[in-house]
Amino acid sequence: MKQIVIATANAHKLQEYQSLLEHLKVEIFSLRDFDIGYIEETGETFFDNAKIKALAVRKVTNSLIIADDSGLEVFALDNKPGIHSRRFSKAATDASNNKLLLEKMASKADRSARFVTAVCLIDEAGNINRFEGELHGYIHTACEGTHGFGYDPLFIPVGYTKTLAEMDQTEKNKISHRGRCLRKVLAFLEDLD
Ligand code: ITT
Repeated sequence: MKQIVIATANAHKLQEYQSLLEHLKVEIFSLRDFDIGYIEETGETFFDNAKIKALAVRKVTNSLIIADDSGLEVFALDNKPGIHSRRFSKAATDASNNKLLLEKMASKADRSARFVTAVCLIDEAGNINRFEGELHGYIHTACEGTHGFGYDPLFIPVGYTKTLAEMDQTEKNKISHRGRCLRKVLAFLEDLD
C-alpha cells in the first residue's frame, strides 16, 4: 500500500486530509509519526513554506510527502495575516486571532478576503510538484459556528450567508481552498497509479 506523509502536526488539518484522501488506498502518516522537531517556516510565500516543510520530511523518509501552507489574506489589511496567520495575535490561539482580526476590521469598509492553500508534493523519486487553491469571501462582523478551525467562524464564502464554521466538513471540503487544492493533488496521485 502506498504511504503518504502529511507534513502537519495540526490534528484538524490531518482529519481534513484523511477525509479527502479516504477513497485512495493509502496509508497516511503525519509529523506525529516522525521525530523531526520544530520546522521553522522562514519562506516569504505559502509555497516556500510548504516546500520547507516537505524537504524537512524528505530528510527522514522517501515516502510520498504532502506539505501545505495555508492562510488568510485580508485585502483591507494589505493581505495580512497571510503567511503569519497562525501567529497573528500574541497568544496565537484561534480565539485570540479571531478577536484581533475583528478589532482590525472594525473601521474597514472593504471586508473581502481569501483563504489560500499551497501544496508541495515530493514523490518517492524526489520530484517537487506545486499545487494551489483559493477561496474568496468576506470577514463577518462576529464569530458564528462551531465547526472547523482557525478563522472559519469569521469567514463567509462568496455566494453564502453563513460562515465556514457553520458548515460541516463535507460542505467545507467542497468549496475550501484546501479542498480545491487537494482535488488537484488527488488527480495527480490518481494519474500516478
Ligand atoms: P501546520 O503548519 O502544522 O500544518 P498550521 O496550523 O500552521 O499547521 P497552516 O500553516 O496551514 O496550518 O495555516 C496557518 C493558519 O491559517 C492556521 O493556524 C489557521 O489560523 C489559518 N487557516 C488555514 N487554513 C484554514 C482553514 O481552512 N480555516 C480556517 N483557518 C485556516
